[in-house]
Amino acid sequence: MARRGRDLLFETLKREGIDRLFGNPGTTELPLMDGLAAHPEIQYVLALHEDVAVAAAMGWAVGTGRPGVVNLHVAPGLAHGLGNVYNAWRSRIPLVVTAGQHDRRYVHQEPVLWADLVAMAKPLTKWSAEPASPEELAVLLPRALKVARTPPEGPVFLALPHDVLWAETDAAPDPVTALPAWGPGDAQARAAFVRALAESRRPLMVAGDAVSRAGAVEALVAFAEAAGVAVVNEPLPAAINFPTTHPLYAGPLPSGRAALRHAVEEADLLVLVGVVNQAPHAGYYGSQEAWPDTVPVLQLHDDPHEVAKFRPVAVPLLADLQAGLTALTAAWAELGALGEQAREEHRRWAAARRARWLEERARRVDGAEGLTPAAAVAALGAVLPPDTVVVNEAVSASGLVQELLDYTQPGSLFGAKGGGLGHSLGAAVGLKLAQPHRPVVAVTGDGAALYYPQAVWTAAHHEVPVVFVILNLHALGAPSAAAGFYPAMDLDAPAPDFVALAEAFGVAGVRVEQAADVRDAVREALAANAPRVVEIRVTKAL
Ligand SMILES: Cc1ncc(C[n+]2csc(CCOP(=O)(O)OP(=O)(O)O)c2C)c(N)n1
Repeated sequence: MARRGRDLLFETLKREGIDRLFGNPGTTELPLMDGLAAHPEIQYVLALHEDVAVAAAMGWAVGTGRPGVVNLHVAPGLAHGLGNVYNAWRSRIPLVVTAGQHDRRYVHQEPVLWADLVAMAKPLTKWSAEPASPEELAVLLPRALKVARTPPEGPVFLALPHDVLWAETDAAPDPVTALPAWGPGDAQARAAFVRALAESRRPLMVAGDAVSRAGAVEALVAFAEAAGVAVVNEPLPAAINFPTTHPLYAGPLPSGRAALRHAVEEADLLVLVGVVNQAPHAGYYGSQEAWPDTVPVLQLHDDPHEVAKFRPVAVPLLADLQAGLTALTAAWAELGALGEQAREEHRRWAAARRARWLEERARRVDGAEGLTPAAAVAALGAVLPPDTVVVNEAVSASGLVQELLDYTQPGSLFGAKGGGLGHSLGAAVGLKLAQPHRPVVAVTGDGAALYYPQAVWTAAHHEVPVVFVILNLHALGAPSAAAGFYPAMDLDAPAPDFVALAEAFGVAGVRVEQAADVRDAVREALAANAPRVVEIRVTKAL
């Protein structure tokens, strides 16, 4: 049988080890759906909303380290999916987002569901294109995968016209070229980097999400140990980029501007490594940027756009994060006595900083009365196995999820950098499909869970045993320090019933109202080997 345009897509996915296609199809995607029968190696994961399909592809991409591929339906389907395409774009998650387009001989009639898809996707993707023939598709597919995978990784978009998918072709898909990028970076810059670090007394290293995405956590640990530096995770993290039980780990960074400045300005040097979000808060607090300009900065990144983005950097170093950190560790060793002396001094300061953080952390739990979000998260911490992947969309409690749980293994925290709600339930499904041997637990606010509760159906339908923990505050949004809770945001009249909601999608749920019951409920849910919803009714006090 002759090869059709759609076969080029399936063959490319197969060759790249991508065995899942996430989506929600319609008429324009029928050539793809029809082709699934001939390509049984590719399994279609059906979502009941396009943003769930994109979220699941995000989770799968992070869990496998390969680009997630998702197929949406013309303009309204793409529009539905753009919320999480945005999150993937800000989180550096490689995706190939596709959407069926009408037959190109029909587009001039502006048919139902039609719009300029390439333009719709353009501002939220690294690259957006539409092939005019299967022969063009054979070239653009490997380009799409190459662009998605090249640091900074991110989503790309391909519109797939019906006629291009259906046309017969002799073209074969080109292989995808992986680029080596920066390697260990410039030797002089590395030498200047370690020298400046050795000359500082209170250096604070900020471990950014690009570290985790690049698989460079171990290399970062080795460099931090060599230099004895205190390490904090970047604010609003999409990942944990340094093991939280390590003696050099000094906690997460807050995202509010004043708190962030306060947390870092006692350092005499900031070492930003793969920091993705340098403007982590949502409000405008005056002209100053989030980071204090009184502390000099060393910056290592694989993305030139992020380096010296807001102000000059004392020593910039462009490098692959793994290779760059490994080379920095070697450069540090060459400092000899200077390095050893500096390490001892750095370590003393790091130990004091960690001790201070651990005290603050303990206070957050001890001060709690009743089933507060802090008590609920602490109870989770007591039962989650160490290899659990925690998906964090707990909104006002997301800082607690970062801070009160221990993360010792790479890939054990997933968040979305963009701040758009509605990613966690779908992402958890994709993560579990990618890593079936790790427990996957989504911890979400009640409001966040209600963006796309139908993600639970995809978990049930595809038998994906995710535990969905809903911290039910009965409110859409965090308390404001000044005003208490905002008006018009209560979710209690009527109160959504998450157990009934789970059951509507074929998933068993349980409601917990006492701190003592949280552990048993989560333990049982983890042991069920089926998707489960655990609704925790928390008090509004944080
Ligand atoms: C797509 C999207 N819509 C709206 C918002 C604005 N927003 C931020 S937090 C929030 C409320 C979240 O409620 P919930 O999950 O219950 O959090 P909690 O009240 O538990 O802190 C809203 C609506 C957003 N960030 N993203």
